[in-house]
Amino acid sequence: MKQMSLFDEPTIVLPVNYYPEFLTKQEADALYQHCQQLQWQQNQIRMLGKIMPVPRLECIYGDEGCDYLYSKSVLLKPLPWTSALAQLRDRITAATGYSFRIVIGNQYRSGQDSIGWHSDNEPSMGFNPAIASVSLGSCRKFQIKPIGGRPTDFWLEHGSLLVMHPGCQSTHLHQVPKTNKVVSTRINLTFRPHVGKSR
Ligand SMILES: O=C(O)CCC(=O)C(=O)O
Repeated sequence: MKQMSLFDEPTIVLPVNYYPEFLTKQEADALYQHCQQLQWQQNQIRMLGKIMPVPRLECIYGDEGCDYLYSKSVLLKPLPWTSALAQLRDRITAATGYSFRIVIGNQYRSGQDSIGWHSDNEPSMGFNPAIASVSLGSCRKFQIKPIGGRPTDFWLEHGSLLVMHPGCQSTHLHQVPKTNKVVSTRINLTFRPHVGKSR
């Protein structure tokens, strides 16, 4: 019988980086408070010919004219950057070298709020966008998988940063699945590029 070796397990290389303590606890708490004051909306999405509520609240802030359409049915129109969001954007740019023109917020009110398998490949972000995602509040499972492959799980902690590098949206899908565990609110901020009107 063939001897098993540690190296028989495939090495998983993902086009993402995860920084669990990007923000200090104090910074993350203050940002969470700020985010609770943002203009959250319950949007409607068209899926399989039906109109239904998006299973989370959303908001968008960013440069003027950088409208964002996803799933051919949800149009988000950015409000002007708040100073806290602009500061966070600049800090992520300094840490990663990537530039961003919008931030989309997702608010998961309970374990029943979620986002299904998808990639963020909307043409308004241009070719091979880099996306940076900050998590606040309750910890939720984030899964990522190569298209047709097996998922890898991350637990996105309060104050963490997950960076999806250019190319990730063409080769991988990601999701935040529903959970029956009792979880309180989680807020996620995804900083994205945009090819819209320049400043
Ligand atoms: O909440 C998250 O961590 C993921 C959000 C997401 O996938 C998206 O906004 O496209």
